[in-house]
Amino acid sequence: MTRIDKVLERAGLSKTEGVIIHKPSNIFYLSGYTGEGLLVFGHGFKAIITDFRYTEQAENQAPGFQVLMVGKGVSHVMLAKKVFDENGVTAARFEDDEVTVRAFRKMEEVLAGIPLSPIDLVPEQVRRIKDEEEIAAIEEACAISCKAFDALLPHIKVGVTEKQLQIILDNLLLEMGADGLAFDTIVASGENGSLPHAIPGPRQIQQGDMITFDFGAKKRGYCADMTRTVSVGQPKEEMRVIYETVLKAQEECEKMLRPGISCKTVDDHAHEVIDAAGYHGRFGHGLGHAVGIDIHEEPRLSQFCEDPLEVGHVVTVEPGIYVPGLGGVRIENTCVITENSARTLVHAQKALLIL
Ligand SMILES: [Mn+2]
Repeated sequence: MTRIDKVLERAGLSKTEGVIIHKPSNIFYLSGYTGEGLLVFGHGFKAIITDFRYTEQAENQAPGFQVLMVGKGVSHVMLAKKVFDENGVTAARFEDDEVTVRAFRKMEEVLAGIPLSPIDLVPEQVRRIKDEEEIAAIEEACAISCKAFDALLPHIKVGVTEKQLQIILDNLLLEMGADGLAFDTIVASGENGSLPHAIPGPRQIQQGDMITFDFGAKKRGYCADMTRTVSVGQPKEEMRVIYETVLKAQEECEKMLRPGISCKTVDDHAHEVIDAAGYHGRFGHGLGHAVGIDIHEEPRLSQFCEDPLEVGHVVTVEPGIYVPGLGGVRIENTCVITENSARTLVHAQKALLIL
């Protein structure tokens, strides 16, 4: 069954219904095409609508898809209407989480006579379960990330700035085979570690600092996500306690991963471990999230998600403790859910590394 077939089935689309996809990650998932444009499909047809810059690319990346090119006075949506008319489509679904109000009004006008209704995140639902090829890409992205991190370690020294470490790590990721970065690398040193999404800045590394690195390679369209916190010299006693608490939460939650367990149950456990150590309120984000083409996908390991984990989900486990004025620790692995448990795709050392 193709991915498009899965969407058609899950959305319960009839023979006379079509779908218009705007979201680049969904277009890539469903067709392999990475350029700009629209994807339209239904039972028995699938077409990419793009412009001159991308037609050749679309033909190469998405064999089997009709490729249509916009031109003077002929817009993307006008071509979508043409495809729909040729295939007897009388109603269409669209991504109501992606299309702007302005674009929606225009679509309604051009598709006159073809009513629009939401696809209700069905492509994202299908994307939750990663196939072997997708897991292999994420695994490779994680392996590249670990290799880059190993190569970064000798550069972590007193006096070097967070920004310099970011530049070195980003370069290493590309040198080790990344196609790009999954997201902007986070380097948070010393007291900056209390900011979960710190922006690397001019702060110089000092003796006794803990430094959190949160980063990931992108490979064949798929993201890696990993975080490690290291210490430059012996850390303050409280930071050592914080580290051991986060490590305990991370390891116990990773061991809980298996098909059927609810996302909330795993998240709850991380909060229990951290609260019990006296850090109630200092772990203010969810435990993790799914990873794939996008760095943040569903399901989330959070108090708001009671969905059960399923075989083929790829999720992060990333507890942290953040104490303003002191610092922070976060440890994160990306894991794939297997038949009976889960397997981490990140193999970098989790025990405290003192450089
Ligand atoms: Mn993450």
